Amino acid sequence: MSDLSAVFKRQGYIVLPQGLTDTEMETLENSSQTLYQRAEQLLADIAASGKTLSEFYQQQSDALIVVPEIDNASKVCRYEYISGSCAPVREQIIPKLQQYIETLAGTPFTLFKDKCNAKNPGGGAFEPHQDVIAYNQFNPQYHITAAIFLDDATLENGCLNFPENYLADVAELENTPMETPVGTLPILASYDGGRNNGNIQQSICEQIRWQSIPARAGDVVLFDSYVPHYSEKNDSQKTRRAMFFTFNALSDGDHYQAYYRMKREQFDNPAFHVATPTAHSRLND
Ligand SMILES: O=C(O)CCC(=O)C(=O)O
Repeated sequence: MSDLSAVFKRQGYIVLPQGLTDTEMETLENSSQTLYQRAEQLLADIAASGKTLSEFYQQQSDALIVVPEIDNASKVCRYEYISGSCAPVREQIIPKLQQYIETLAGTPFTLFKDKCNAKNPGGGAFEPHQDVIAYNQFNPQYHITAAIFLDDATLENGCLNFPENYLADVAELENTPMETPVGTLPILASYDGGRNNGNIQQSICEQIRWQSIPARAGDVVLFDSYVPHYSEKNDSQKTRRAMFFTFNALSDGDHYQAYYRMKREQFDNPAFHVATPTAHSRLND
């Protein structure tokens, strides 16, 4: 991993081709089907109850979090709280991802949050952003996410795009420097409020040399919370599901339950809907 660590430090991301085995992918596939059905059912139940999502989640302490599509309130865009909801993922998948991250970073990490983006046909574009600004209500200032694709991610269905070397591209631009365990990393200027809340400003995006990173189901893409990234909308006829498990250094504390407690209590807070193609991004307007 030491070569990989150097690449990770420079680029902010690396790909571990087929980082999960067929058996592990089977576990994820089965879990994702159960969780997706539960998420759909939750949206239907909440709609039938006449409550808003915010009203519903304020009264929940342990429910799966579900966020609908921007143009269809009954369609699941994303669900979260996977580890808290699903023992096979918690026990079989997360420890393996944690191991990859700890080997890469050389220090213990713990789960901070998790989510699955459904990326339905015709939707699901994520504008360029840095994840760190969506997490800054909590103490850790540095995170590493493991992205796993349940379906092959292609140019057509909206794979991830990362910069070739954003640290070089933005070196001369104004930014907010942050001290992290891997050195000083920049927070780039982003839009504040409105439906572009959290998106990196256009003039900066234009300075970055982007590259598309298609991935096969079973590949693991590790990226830190500073590396800018985006994905286009899904122009295919099938969903492109991907799960994202975000970890922070254990020395910064364990925040998983506190994060989801706050998210349920403040469901409409724009800080929880940064650069997302969900109905909630419209609440910023
Ligand atoms: O699912 C995707 O294509 C992008 C996800 C992403 O960037 C995010 O959830 O922050």
